[in-house]
Amino acid sequence: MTDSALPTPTAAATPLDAERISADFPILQVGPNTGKRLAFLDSAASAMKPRAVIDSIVRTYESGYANVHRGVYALAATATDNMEGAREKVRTLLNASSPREIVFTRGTTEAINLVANSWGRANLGPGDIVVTTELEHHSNLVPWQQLCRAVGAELRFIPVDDDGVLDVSGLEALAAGGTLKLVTVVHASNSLGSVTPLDVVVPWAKSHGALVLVDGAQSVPHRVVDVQALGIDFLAFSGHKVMGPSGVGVLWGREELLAAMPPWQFGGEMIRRVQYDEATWNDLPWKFEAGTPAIAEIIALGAALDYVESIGGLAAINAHEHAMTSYGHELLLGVPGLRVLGPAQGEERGGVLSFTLEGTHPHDIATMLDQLDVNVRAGHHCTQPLMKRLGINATARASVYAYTTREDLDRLVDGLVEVRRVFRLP
Ligand code: C6P
Repeated sequence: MTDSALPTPTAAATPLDAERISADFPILQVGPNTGKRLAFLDSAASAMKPRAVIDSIVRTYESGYANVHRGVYALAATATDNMEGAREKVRTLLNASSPREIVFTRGTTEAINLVANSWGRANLGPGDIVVTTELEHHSNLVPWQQLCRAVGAELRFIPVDDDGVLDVSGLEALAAGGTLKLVTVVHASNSLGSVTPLDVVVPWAKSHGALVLVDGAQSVPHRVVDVQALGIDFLAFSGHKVMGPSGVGVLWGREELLAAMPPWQFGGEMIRRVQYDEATWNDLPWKFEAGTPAIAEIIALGAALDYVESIGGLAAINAHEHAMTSYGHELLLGVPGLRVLGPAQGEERGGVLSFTLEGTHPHDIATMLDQLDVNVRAGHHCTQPLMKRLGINATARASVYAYTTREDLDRLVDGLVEVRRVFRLP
């Protein structure tokens, strides 16, 4: 059975009907503590899965599973076709030129490590400069920090202001005194929602002949990302944040770059011919996919992308998130002692509202909200240097997605009023 022949999920609703969409998510129906619907406001960490994705996984294991690219029997051909079909769906999503540019990884983290270990080790050395931002998730910081140390290149940072918004006024100075080879930036910050102005950063990088890598973990699930229109060279994202399963992600790279890059992991799948003393490599993209891939998960990522389309597509999701984030921002500003970090109200932000509440620790906030079946994340969000730059240790973070309703955000604010009452805050 091919995966495209499967039952269709919720019919499109424009503008996006979050109430109706949320009915497609079994886990949202009943919270574990109150029996009420779960107000899940932690999709930036990982999105919940619609029935269509869960069904895809079950279907693969029940009727379409075998190892891929190896077997001559029918099930192996079905699994291979479905997996390669998912690659084509990702190609369409990103408007990439060819499926050869779509490499499946375990997630954003592995995709960035692939570029660092393959392209980076082959192309960076003393006198070279890598520019990133002060916003980065550890996944787009530590690989470059460690690589630059190892090869003698220099890592420099586009600064943020005290609100955590990027200041791109001094870009030129970041390229001085060396050769700018790579600009590697988060598209939308997971901690603050700040959005990188790629329309400024990409032309600047290109004016120096540098490559651009975009960490799309928090953008690809939430907005249209067209790699050709952006003029970038590499893009990483995670399937689990776009309602697909965990354990699968994507590196997109321009074909000529990927073709010139050495493999970074060795084993089955990625070889063409092996002798005891040497080996040659498979074609793209399999050159970068050593070992048995996450077959059912990749196929289900394709189902997740179908689902995104079926509910109206990324533009509709983005418009809905914008409305929800503005609504939530407004509500939060009405809570005494609460500070929302990141871009000011009305400015562009991803679907993330990060905040502190004077007199409480973010972990206490998240724990108390959980009792009310309102889920938010608390901590440094894998951005410790950014937290330090802003002079804080942690925030509480509410993040929205296609299934977020106004009621979820009302419950968040009601919960915060309850936190203030319990902590006897003035
Ligand atoms: N951010 C969050 O709660 P992985 O773990 O490889 O799927 O994604 C890593 C990653 C990279 N970049 C950005 C901007 C991210 O937001 C994330 C994951 C989660 O914010 C978990 S820390």
